[in-house]
Amino acid sequence: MHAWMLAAPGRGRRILGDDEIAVYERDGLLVPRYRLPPADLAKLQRMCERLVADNPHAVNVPFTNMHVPSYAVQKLNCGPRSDNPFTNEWLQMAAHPDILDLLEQLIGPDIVMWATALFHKEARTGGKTHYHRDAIYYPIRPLVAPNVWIAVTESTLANSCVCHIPGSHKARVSGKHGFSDGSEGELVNNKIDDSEFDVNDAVPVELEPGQMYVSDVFSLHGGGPNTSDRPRTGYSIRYFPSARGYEHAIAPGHAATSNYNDFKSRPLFLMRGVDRSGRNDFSIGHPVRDGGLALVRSPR
Ligand SMILES: O=C(O)CCC(=O)C(=O)O
Repeated sequence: MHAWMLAAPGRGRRILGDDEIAVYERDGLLVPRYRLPPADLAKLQRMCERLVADNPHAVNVPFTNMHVPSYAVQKLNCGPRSDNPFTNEWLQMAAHPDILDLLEQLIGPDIVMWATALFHKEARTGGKTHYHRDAIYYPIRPLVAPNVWIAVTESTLANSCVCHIPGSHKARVSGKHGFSDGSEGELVNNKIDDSEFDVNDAVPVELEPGQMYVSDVFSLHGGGPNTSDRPRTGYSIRYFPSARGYEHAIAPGHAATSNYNDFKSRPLFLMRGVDRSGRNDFSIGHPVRDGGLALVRSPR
């Protein structure tokens, strides 16, 4: 058995109020009252500044899967000791016990993490995020997969925060998507058909640094280019309840989606609990056998 099948059990700690859980269910989107503690935020800000500075070739694309840089398509320079999951700071941040506690309240105590991304929009030149549903490519069946998006910088309408359409998750379908041709200098080029939504229904999710939103995988979202003189950065971490299965066999390779993502050989990290579905393969794609165990075993 691989060691990451032995993660710490759920803790049953309550971070969210019942009112917040009700908002998440109603809107498919929640900005919790909880904020990342200041010391963790300062660390995340330092990590982001270094990632951007160390990867000047990655211009106007999401930085993806810094928690497993040697696996990831982009071959990012992700900082000291990042090739070892035991010392990878991005993975440690994704295993933040408060965030896992919060997720436990939404999806239960058996939690898998499968993707991270940094959505960094440079001041003045940061591209737009075409409206889309994340559900379009995710090979998780049945599909339940919350996204936690942590504001590293201030994120406002002025510097192109993400906008979501509340309630758009209820359809439980991804809708018709295509690719934009890149001519608009966009950061995210998955694009849902214009006929599928009304942009006037979109609500800006404005956040201070350390605030976060949690969104349902079917929530429709996008945002404008960053024309302000301040950058806008968010660290996004994607999870799913282990009662659902990540189907590597049906996952699209990166050529079918984008040049920065590959779903086929994606390593999975069991952050808490056990694999309830018995269908998740925790051996695929891992650079180091038994990686990711120690950091999820030691709650702060
Ligand atoms: O940060 C952004 O602008 C895009 C975020 C996004 O598309 C996502 O989290 O799926």
